[in-house]
Amino acid sequence: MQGELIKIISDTHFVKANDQVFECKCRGKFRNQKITPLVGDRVLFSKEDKWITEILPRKNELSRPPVANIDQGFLITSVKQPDFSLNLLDKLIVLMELSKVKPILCITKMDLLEEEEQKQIKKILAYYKKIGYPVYFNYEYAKLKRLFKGKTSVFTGQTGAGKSTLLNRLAPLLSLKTGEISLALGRGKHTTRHVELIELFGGKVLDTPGFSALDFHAYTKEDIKSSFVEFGNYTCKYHDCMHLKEDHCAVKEALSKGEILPSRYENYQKLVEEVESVR
Ligand SMILES: Nc1nc2c(ncn2[C@@H]2O[C@H](COP(=O)(O)OP(=O)(O)O)[C@@H](O)[C@H]2O)c(=O)[nH]1
Ligand SMILES: [Mg+2]
Ligand SMILES: [Zn+2]
Repeated sequence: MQGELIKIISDTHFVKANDQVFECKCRGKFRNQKITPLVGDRVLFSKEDKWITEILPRKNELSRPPVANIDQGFLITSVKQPDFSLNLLDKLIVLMELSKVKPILCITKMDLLEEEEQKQIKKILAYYKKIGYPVYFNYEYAKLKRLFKGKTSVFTGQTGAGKSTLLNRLAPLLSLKTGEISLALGRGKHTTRHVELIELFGGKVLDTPGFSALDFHAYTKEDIKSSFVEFGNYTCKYHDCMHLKEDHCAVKEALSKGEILPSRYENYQKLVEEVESVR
């Protein structure tokens, strides 16, 4: 039978198939192949003896939290308390692009801004929409709910950005769960927590924030370049142009013409520096 691994507690692998959960064991051969089963894995298992026999190919995998086959990430971004950070936003988008997780921007706390400040933010958000990222506000419940269907989602964003609040409003029945999360993630507590996939609006949501470590050490500057998706719209003189010091760079030209958001370019420079400095 085929199922989905929704939770792992020590040796017990909880596999969901046809609305039933089977507590399965895992064969040692995966260990030899250096494949560790992850929450989110699609697996083949025998219903009779409850052994997992195969892990199906993954679309992607994250290391913190350790999960597989994530389709989309809700990037919860506050415009105040904590302050709007385009640097953090761009870093998270890059990490999602590199992990093949589709970023969905979800903006919170617009109510804390004056009208003029709101306008400024909306201008910036229009740029992100233009380059292909969906943008929603956290009060757009009906629209947000529709995005979950058939997908495996993860929430991410700074502490205090409004992740738990949004999840609780979208799905009041999960409130207990999110309460547990904030307890378990509290400083100084060494709770051995497991990750779990929870059903929500015809899809699945991971009960733990994704991309908790903003760690770029495994990536190259070329990776960073390819993750700034709008740069791909321009053809520079040199095909391997890094859009930094080269001449006849179409990206820098676009920047000077105001086609590229200055903060995007700055964050790109910073990230390239960051990955170069660890090499
Ligand atoms: N004014 C305002 N406060 C919000 C909004 N969303 C969340 N909050 C508040 O921000 C604080 C942090 O929210 P929380 O959901 O715990 O953030 P998390 O750390 O991302 O889970 C709480 O006091 C929430 O009530 C919002 O849209 N507007
Ligand atoms: Mg929280
Ligand atoms: Zn260039």
